[in-house]
Order: sequence, then structure tokens, then C-alpha cells
Amino acid sequence: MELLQPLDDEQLNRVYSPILSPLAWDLGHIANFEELWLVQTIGGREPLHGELGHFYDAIENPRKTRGELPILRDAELRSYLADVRERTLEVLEEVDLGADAADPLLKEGFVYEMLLAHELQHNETMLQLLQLVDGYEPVGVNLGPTAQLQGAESEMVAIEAGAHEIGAPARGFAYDNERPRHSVELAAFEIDRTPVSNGTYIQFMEETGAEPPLYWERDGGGWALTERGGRDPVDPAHPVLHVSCHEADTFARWAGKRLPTEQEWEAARPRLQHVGQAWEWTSSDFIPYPGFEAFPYREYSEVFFGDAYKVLRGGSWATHHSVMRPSFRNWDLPQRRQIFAGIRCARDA
Ligand code: AVJ
Ligand code: FE
Repeated sequence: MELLQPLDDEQLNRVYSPILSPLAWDLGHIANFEELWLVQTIGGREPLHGELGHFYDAIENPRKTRGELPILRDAELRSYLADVRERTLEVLEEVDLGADAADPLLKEGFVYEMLLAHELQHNETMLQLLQLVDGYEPVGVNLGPTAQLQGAESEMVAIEAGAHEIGAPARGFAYDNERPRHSVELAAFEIDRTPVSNGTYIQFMEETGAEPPLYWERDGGGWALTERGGRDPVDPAHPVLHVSCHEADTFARWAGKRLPTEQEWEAARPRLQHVGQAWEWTSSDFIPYPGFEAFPYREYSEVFFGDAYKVLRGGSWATHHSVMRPSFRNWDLPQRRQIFAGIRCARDA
């Protein structure tokens, strides 16, 4: 709510991009998802707005249609959020979240953790959209990466061949696609200790004629960042952001390397620096782990499995730390540049 405070109702409802939702849709969707799981499913209550929930179903309503839906606006939207939260807290008083709870949704608070994670993930989606809002100035929040990478970039970490445990342990919150934990044989490989910097990406652009990342514009002899209607010089020491998976792959080849697989990334995770500044594209398709079981609903992961989406690992400056667990699998269309995604390269040893 702090992030959205500077915006008016028109800005909240405007379609800025056909592949991003209006902010008001994300907000209503966050509340509706909470109502569906924590108030209706767990609490057994009737929905506050009857059939309205259908308009907030992400599968039924593709992003490009979300600007035309008769969704809640302005004061009505804000009171829906508040009313759902009030009911959620009421229901919370009634439930047993212990390790012995019979309902797997309640056991160790699974469904509450899921709802928190969902809301935090949508916060990042809203930050992707806020990049498109001219003149947007956040209140009390620092936006953008802070890492200074220069100098450390040529270092690679060597990982020996062998078996690595991949995925989330059986206990503790994780999404279904992170389980079951399983062993994977990896050949020896090397992986960059740090993500790729803007400075190195500029070198790549100059040598190959590659397009600049999203939101970059020529500025005299250099480059400026134009997100949120701004015009700030590109900091060569910051990690490069807003590149597609295809661009990341082309960069890696230019550097004589390749993108890591998601298994390599996870195995190397304890040795890597600056995880959490930029999502990192991997070469892996979003497919299920052996023995995958959908839980608690097929539409979180299962319907997206296949070769249409590539996995990203790590997290960005816009990602909440609780979403950045080592086993977390983000996925998106390989052509999408709106994600706060950058590059870390690998190569066979
Ligand atoms: C994992 C970012 C691809 O936004 O579509 C949000 C996360 N799933 N609500 C998405 C998600 C359900 C998902 N991504
Ligand atoms: Fe969602």
C-alpha cells in the first residue's frame, strides 16, 4: 500500500503493458486469493462479493484482458482488502496450525505461508509495472540494485563432479514445484562468482551490435536508464537488468560460456556472491522434478510445465528475502524483459 500511495485511481486501473496487469487487478487478486484460501476454504465463509472472484482468476483472465474487467476500484477496492484481512484474522483464531494438524493445508501453517508468498510475489510484479509509470516516486522505499560488481567479475567458482541434493526438504514451506528433494549427478563445471555488470554488457553491445536492455537509451556517448520516466546514467558497476533469456544466452556465448542449468545454479548457490540483486536466467525449461505432486492446486505450477517457460533462480532487489530460498523456482517467458533479470554464466570444467 505504501508503494501505491503516490498513484491515483486512473493510474491504478490503466493498462501500461498488454503482458502486465493493471495495479488494481493485482491488488484485488491478492485479496481475492486470500479470501478464497483463508476465508472460504479454511474458514468456510461465503465470498464477500459473490461471483466477483472470477474476474481475479489468473487462468480465466489472461493479462491482456484485465483492463476491461468490471473489477473493484478505488474506495471499494481498499475496503475489500481491509474486509478480507479482517475475516482472515478472525478465521486464524479458530484454526490449529500445529505439526499434527490433519489437513495438509493447515499443517505447520502451509496455506498461510503460501498466501504470504503469493502476496510478496505479486508485490514484485507490481514493481515491474511501476517501472512504466512516468514520474513515479516511491515513498520511503529504495528502488534498484545496490551491488558494486566491478573487479570481481572474471572470477569463476569450480564445482566438482558428483551428486547434489536438489529441491526443498520435506519440512518447511515450499511450493509443490520445489519437491521432492532428489539427487542429481552433475559433471564438473565452473560458474561466475558474480552476476554480469552493466559495464561488461556495454562491451558486449559494442562488439556485437546487440540491442540495449529494456529502459536503456542513448545519452550522449553513454547510456541512461529511463524507467519511471527518469534519466539516470547507467552505473557500469551495477548488475545488468531487464534482459531476456535469449539475450542472456547470446551474451554467455559471446563470453565463451553458457547459461547454467537450474541444478548447477542450486548446487553452486552457497558459493555465489550477490544473489538477490538480479534474477538469473538458466537454460532449464520449467519441468517437474521426478515424483512431482501438485499441491494444493494444479494452477500454481503444473499447468505451466513444458518448454514454453525458462526457469530463473535467485531473486532481485525487488524480491522479498523469504521468496529467495535456494530451492525457489521462478519461471517466465524467455522473451520477457520486464523481469528484474540479469545474467550469471557457467561453463564445462
Ligand atoms: C512464478 C512469477 C510466473 O506471476 O504468474 C502469482 C507467480 N502465481 N500468482 C506469476 C504467481 C500465482 C507466477 N510466476
Ligand atoms: Fe497470483
